[in-house]
Amino acid sequence: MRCLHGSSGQLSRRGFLTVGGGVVTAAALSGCGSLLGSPTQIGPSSPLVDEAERARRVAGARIVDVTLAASPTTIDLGGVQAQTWAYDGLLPGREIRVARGDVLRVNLSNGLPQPTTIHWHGIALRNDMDGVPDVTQPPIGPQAAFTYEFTVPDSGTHWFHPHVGMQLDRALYAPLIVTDPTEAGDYDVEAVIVLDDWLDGVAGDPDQRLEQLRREGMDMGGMDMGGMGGMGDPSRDPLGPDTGDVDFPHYLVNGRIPAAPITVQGRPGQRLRLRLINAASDTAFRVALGGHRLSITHSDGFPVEPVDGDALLIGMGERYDAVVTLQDGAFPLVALPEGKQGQALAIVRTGNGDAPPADSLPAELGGQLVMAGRLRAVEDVRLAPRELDRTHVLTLGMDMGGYRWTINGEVFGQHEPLPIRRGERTRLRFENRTMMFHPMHLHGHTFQVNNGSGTGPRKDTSIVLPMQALEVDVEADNPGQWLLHCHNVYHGEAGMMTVLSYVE
Ligand SMILES: [Cu+2]
Repeated sequence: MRCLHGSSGQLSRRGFLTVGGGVVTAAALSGCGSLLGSPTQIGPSSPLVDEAERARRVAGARIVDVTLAASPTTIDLGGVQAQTWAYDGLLPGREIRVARGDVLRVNLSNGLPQPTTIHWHGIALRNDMDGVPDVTQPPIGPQAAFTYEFTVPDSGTHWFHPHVGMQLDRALYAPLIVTDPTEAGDYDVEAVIVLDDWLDGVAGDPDQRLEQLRREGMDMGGMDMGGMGGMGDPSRDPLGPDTGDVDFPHYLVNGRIPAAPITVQGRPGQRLRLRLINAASDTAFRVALGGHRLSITHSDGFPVEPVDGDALLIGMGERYDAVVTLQDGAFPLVALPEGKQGQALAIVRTGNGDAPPADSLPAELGGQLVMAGRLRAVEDVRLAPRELDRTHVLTLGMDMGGYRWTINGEVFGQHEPLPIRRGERTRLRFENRTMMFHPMHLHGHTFQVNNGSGTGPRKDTSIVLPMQALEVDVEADNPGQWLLHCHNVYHGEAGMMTVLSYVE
């Protein structure tokens, strides 16, 4: 590949190109930046990114145009007013719904006092539209605008949010639902359920909270159970005893506190598909619908062999679809924050009768719990068996004495990018050396969790339990520079991010 801007590019330990000591932004990353004899990064503006997009593009594809305006606003959480930042003044933002193969074109205008971007979480899209500042695009400045345009190749329950600072912990998120016109879809009605933990504009803001964690250091952050508390009781504490760094005053379903919940309407006997999205920053939820069992059908948008259970565990950034056969009455859909006080609530109603109270705790929450480890991908979406070409080990750690979360001993910015070549089957092995769980998210790909028999669920975000390892396998079919990080936003912003870097 020809380097279009001279030979001064150097791949630094920061993972950016440095020219004369300065850091250049993504626009300059195009296919350039080699040290003599070392591989060249395939940057976001490489022709290979265009080529991958052309291969995804369906002839005569429909173009879906959307406009979004991010700005400061006041949101009513149901009697609690929160000063926050939102898309078009809504929480969650307006759902985007497209069909597999559509081209999504979104014009974002930034009315925020900070630069912003949008990351399309779960979509295997072209690298230059992935929304990671200084990795795939320059950040969009205040009062500026940017148009994202990309083919949406896979159906499923996805979502979008900024990838700048702590912005995701405000109201800046919305569902992105991708339908499959050929899907059989054994259900009658559908509800998109977005879970969140909330403090913005009620108890300070997320930037202040992160600063507080940094001041307090790990003593108050990740280490409160470290070394002494042990691993707890796995049946009661499936994520270990230390599940979060932040206590939130409110937990929300679709932007509402339990005192003023949304209602999902159906009729007795109908099959209701729940599309569950955990948009929280620091909270995993245990979800159950009183009087019903859940049949889990999809993990992060991809179909699994249905598994029934009473409750579901969902980490930050994860999505699950579940189908229930509706009973007659009014039922609480409850999301309990794991290891924290409080709860989130929606009502599912098929008949008359009083709504369940705000503090409903259906017995199903203590019943059979489904976690990702029990799920198997349906045959169609399993990765074809083949030899591994490469394995990357990612050690998840923390620094004592400061609020610093690390991958392979480094915080983001000091990280060594993890090289990968097109066509390689690559295994990512996460080794968690901390006492907290980390929901690790890979951009631009859907991996398969290695369960030892080639049948693990397809996902893009997987929980790595405290002091345990998890392996996921990736087909390297989408050239570019892809963020790989913890979806605890506080951990990610405190360093737990790296880059899976296509080279040639
Ligand atoms: Cu984490």
